[in-house]
Amino acid sequence: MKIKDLSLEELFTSGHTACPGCGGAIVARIAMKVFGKNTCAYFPANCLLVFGGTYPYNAFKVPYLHVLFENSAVCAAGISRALKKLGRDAKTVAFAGDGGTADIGMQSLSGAAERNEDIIYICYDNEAYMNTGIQRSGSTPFGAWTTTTPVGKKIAGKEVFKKDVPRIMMAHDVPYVATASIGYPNDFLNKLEKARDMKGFRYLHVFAPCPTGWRYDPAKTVEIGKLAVECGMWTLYECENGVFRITKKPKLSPVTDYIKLQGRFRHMTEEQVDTLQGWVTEKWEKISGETKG
Ligand SMILES: Cc1ncc(C[n+]2csc(CCOP(=O)(O)OP(=O)(O)O)c2C)c(N)n1
Ligand code: SF4
Repeated sequence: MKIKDLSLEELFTSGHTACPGCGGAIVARIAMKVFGKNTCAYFPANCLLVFGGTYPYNAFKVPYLHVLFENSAVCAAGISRALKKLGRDAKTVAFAGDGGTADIGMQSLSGAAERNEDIIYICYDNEAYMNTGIQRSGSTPFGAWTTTTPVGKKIAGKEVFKKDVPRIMMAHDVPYVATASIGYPNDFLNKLEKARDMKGFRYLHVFAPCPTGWRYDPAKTVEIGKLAVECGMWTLYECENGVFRITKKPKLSPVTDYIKLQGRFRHMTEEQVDTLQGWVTEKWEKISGETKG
């Protein structure tokens, strides 16, 4: 199926309070169209919960629950088991930000994956703790300004590299791990459909640009979601029952094409840009090596 063929019915409706151009809102909208009404949604604290799940602005037309930051995967797993006991065939989906996934929720995520709980876990990655004011997370890229990786005399943005959470999830040998970007909605849609129709633990990590935290024109969200993939900062792949496949080969255009549009990278020196470019090249060599077995 293609995005244009999706149902017109919205299960994540308009009227929510996300910033214009929010990548996370696009993730929720597409995912809910694919999963359908027979779904329960779980959120730890994050932007999506605040803009889509607080009364009276609730945008979800399915049962949803706000759970603690640390335990969205395990709460979703508990409900999935309870629904099975009741003989109900509903899907359970957790939506968490990168802070709630790469850092604070990692232990319960890892536990649920290791037990192969029957849930879908979606991380929408806006590369920082946005809801509380743009603090760096394990998923923030090298060089990026955030309020906790400021640009000053001692440091100039984040000094370490982005944590590779999808690879950590692959190491759990779960049935399905995939990366996606809102810049490639049909690729995202195919992966959502696959995750929906499988059983066991399914993990999707979706690149979700944030104009407010990344400091760019909100009209450019989709363009930035594409450029990240084209330059290799973000790679689209899936690992289905242990079989790894790249779903979009990047052009490997220079990272400057991507970073120049965003204020969070504006301060970067030539040396920092070279370091980031080197990380991309090395990452791509490693990832493309996986397909060669
Ligand atoms: C245990 C705990 N620590 C901190 C907070 C405060 N807090 C609420 S939302 C949030 C940021 C969430 O960041 P992320 O998961 O990346 O989602 P985003 O807001 O970027 O969508 C933080 C730190 C909390 N609610 N619970
Ligand atoms: S701060 Fe970023 S992630 Fe949060 S609602 Fe605004 S655009 Fe979306």
